[in-house]
Order: sequence, then structure tokens, then C-alpha cells
Amino acid sequence: MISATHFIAQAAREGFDFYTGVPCSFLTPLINGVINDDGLRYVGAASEGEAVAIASGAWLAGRRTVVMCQNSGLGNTVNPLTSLNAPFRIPTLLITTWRGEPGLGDEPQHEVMGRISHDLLSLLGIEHAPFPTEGEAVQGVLAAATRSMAERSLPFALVMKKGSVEKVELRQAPVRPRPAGRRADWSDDGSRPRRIDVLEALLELLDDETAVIATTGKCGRELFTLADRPQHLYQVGSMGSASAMGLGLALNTPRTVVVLDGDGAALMKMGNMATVGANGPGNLVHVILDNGVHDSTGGQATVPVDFAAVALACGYRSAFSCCSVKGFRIAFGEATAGEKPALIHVRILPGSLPKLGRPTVTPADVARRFKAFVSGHSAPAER
Ligand SMILES: Cc1ncc(C[n+]2csc(CCOP(=O)(O)OP(=O)(O)O)c2C)c(N)n1
Repeated sequence: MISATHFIAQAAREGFDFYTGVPCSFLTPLINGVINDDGLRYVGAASEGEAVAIASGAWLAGRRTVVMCQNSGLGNTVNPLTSLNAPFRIPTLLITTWRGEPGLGDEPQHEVMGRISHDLLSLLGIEHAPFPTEGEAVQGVLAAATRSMAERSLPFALVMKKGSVEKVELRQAPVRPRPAGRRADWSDDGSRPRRIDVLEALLELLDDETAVIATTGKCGRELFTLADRPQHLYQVGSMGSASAMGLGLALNTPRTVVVLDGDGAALMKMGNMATVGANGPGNLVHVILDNGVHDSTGGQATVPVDFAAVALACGYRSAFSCCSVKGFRIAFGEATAGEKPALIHVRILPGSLPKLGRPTVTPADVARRFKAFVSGHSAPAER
């Protein structure tokens, strides 16, 4: 058995300073140790996939990240690990437990995942090693993980057996609901804009210092077609992860972060909004471009939701509704000048440009260009 403080201190020596995840009883002492540590930030996520995206956003801001989860949550990480971390080459230290280890006599719901966890990690192309169970082994294991992450620029996993870490009592401040945020409705009789009209208006309104993360599908493709700049990140995959990545970034940079989401994507990972609201980054503007359909895949209907109401219920400090370019301009001005996190729900028309480009810069290059922009350096800084 090792102590959580020893692991955390050794990890800090390797530069790991940002933790996120979803608990597991095997992980309890380590998570408690991280939460108890005033020098560390732990972001509790609603799902393990969200945690992976939050960590990716934090990495873009120059942090070294750790994602902690139960192996039954590995399934929830598969989408961002394969379509975000892999193409964008974003590393993270993934600490996953080994519930259902054969011979352990664990609960039936862990049996299958217990049998396949290591194979699943290998299939995902993620190098992995056992989580250390002796104090003397910690430094070497972390050094090997760091080396692999630096060489491959991909996640590395440590698989934790039951009883690896000594018990730690949790000291945690209660999470209190936030006071009600402000709502403004700038819906008018103007004709509904197309997504490209809103993006054009946004590009006029944006300053050169703001970081923009665009959701998967035609949103990012339209943004790229209008303008390709280091301050843009086109999240070509990981549907639903834009706001989580935006959160991880916003918590670690003074820059304003604008997340461009789709209604389908926002619905897919609506738990993200609860995490955004609770963590309350004062520099995040979350824009949901709501065309009522999955436009990028042929226009299949989504379900109607009052996203401004959801945002306020989740603790966003302000939320705006609009359905015209004029309304969007007012809402964006108020959102950037006012209390954040802010959400702008823009109702738009389905449809896209007939000739739409796709980002020609590789995701890995987009990520490094964006990371350099966020850090304020022109040359990419690899960590
Ligand atoms: C996990 C996952 N499921 C499905 C898809 C396929 N897909 C790509 S874009 C998209 C629609 C996104 O809808 P929305 O967020 O509303 O944006 P819109 O296309 O309307 O701009 C879908 C379903 C995907 N990329 N990833």
C-alpha cells in the first residue's frame, strides 16, 4: 500500500497539477487526498468522458493532467480518447481502477469489464502499467508514464488494484447552489439566421485574444471556411465535448473562451453544463447554435430544449436567448461584458453552405497552434 500524499507529491514533481474524474471506491483515498490538497485543483466531472475532455482543455492551457475513474467508466471515455486525444495527440495520465479483477470475487456488474479492461486499453492504443503498490516504486512508475506521454503525446494509464492506497479522510467544503443568474431574452421578429450568419457576426465581434472551440460537424467546418486562425480549435470529433474542453481551458487561462456548440452535441453531454455552472469560470461564453436538428448528418430532428433555462438551473451566471443576428450581437456583447459563465442560446435555420471546406490543418497541428496561442508564445511548447 502507498500513501496518497506520497503519490501526489511524486506526481507534482513530474508536473502533474490538474486532476479531474469520477470517483470509484478503490480510488477513494487518492481522490480524497487530491481534494484535501489545497495546492491542487480537482474538478469532479459528471461522466468519465467529460473528465477526459476537461483534462484535454487544461492541457491546452499548459497543465499536466490526471484523469481518475472506475474501469466501468472506461466505456464513457472511449469516444473522447479515440476521437479527441488520439487525433489531437493530447496526453493525460489516466488512473483507472480494476473492479472485477478475476479471482477478486467482485460484484457481477464489474465482471465483464474486469476481464477486458487491459485489452480495452491496449485496443485503444493506450500504454498502461499497474498502479504502484509500494512507496519506492512510485517515482519510477510516474517517470515511465511521463516518458511515454512525452514520446507518444498520448494518454498513459495506471491500473489500480483494490487496496492500493491507504485510507484518507475527506475534508471538503460543501458545494452550495449559486444564487440565480440573470436571464435576458433578445428574441425578436427578425428572420432566423443561418449558422454561417451567426459565425460571421461572431468573427466581427471577437477580439484577437479570445480562444474559440468549435463543436464537431459543420460548425467547425464553417468557421474554418470563414477564417482559419490559431485562436480557433475545430473539435472534429468527440461530439458533446466542446463545453467540457472549454471548461478545462477556461479554468486555466485568463483569456476569454468561447465555446460554439450544437444543440445535438449539447444534448449528448448535458451533464457538462452542470460541471461548468458549478465550477463557474468567469471567462467562459457558451454559445449553442440550435437548428433543431442534427444538421451535419442530414437534418434528423433533435428535441426542443430551453437551454438558457438549463444553464441557469446549472449555475451559469447569465443566459441569453435570441433568434436573429441582431439579437445575437446584443447577447454576445452582454455575455462578454457581464457575469460568466454565460450561455447564449441562438435559434438558427438548419442548412449549410453548398461548398463547405474541412480543416486542412491536422488536428495535432491545430492543437499545438492553439496551445501556443493560449500561452501567448508563437512557438508551440510541448509538455
Ligand atoms: C459520438 C458521436 N455520435 C455521432 C456522431 C455523428 N455526428 C456528427 S455531427 C452530428 C450532428 C451534430 O448535431 P448538432 O450538434 O446539433 O450540430 P449540427 O450538425 O446541427 O450543426 C452527428 C450526429 C459523432 N460524430 N459522434
